[in-house]
Amino acid sequence: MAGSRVTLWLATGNRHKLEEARAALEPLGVAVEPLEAEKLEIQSESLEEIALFAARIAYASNPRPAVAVEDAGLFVKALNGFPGPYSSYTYKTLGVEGLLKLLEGVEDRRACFRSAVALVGPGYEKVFTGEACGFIAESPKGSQGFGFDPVFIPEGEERSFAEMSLEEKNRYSHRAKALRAAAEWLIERAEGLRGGAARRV
Ligand code: ITT
Repeated sequence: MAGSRVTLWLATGNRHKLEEARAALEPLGVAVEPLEAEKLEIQSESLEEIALFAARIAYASNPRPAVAVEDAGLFVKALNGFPGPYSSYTYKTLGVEGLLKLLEGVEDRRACFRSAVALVGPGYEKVFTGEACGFIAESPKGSQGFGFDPVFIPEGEERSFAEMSLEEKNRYSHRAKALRAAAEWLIERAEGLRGGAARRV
């Protein structure tokens, strides 16, 4: 319906996240716009807490009908879940090669990416999560994507995330799952609000 499109404002400093969000949500009819907002990351072991805290601040500094912050991490089983919520710092300090070094000689290479999307708007706060499980490759492959994509192979695939197009990655991705859940909630909410308005007329 013209003029009734749902928009999600994503506060992120990572342009790949914005591109992935657009590719995941455009097919659902949800537009994704970047939000220039203050972004504060607390230290916590919970992705949900980190995302919600940051979304509250972003919303307070730049209110929109639906402000989203996504926080993600790579949880490696043999490393007891490390780097998890510290993935961004670990990527910057150790990088992909550092992670591979930690896993040298390790046979159980199972790992999951997890994502938490916090949505804050007028009178509501919600958090949605998504997970993509698979394996850490023996060596990096591919040049697409970002972060640990070259060494993450989702279950049922032989290619790494970095060897996939955006659309292919989004079929498996933790972020796409969490964002789609958020978008579906927003669509239902928008329909409910429109229904309520119609009943009041
Ligand atoms: P924000 O501005 O949105 O915070 P960021 O890149 O700092 O962007 P995070 O705090 O969520 O994002 O950091 C998560 C880190 O985990 C990220 O820097 C990557 O190294 C890794 N990561 C998360 N999702 C990933 C994905 O889909 N592919 C590859 N690496 C990912």
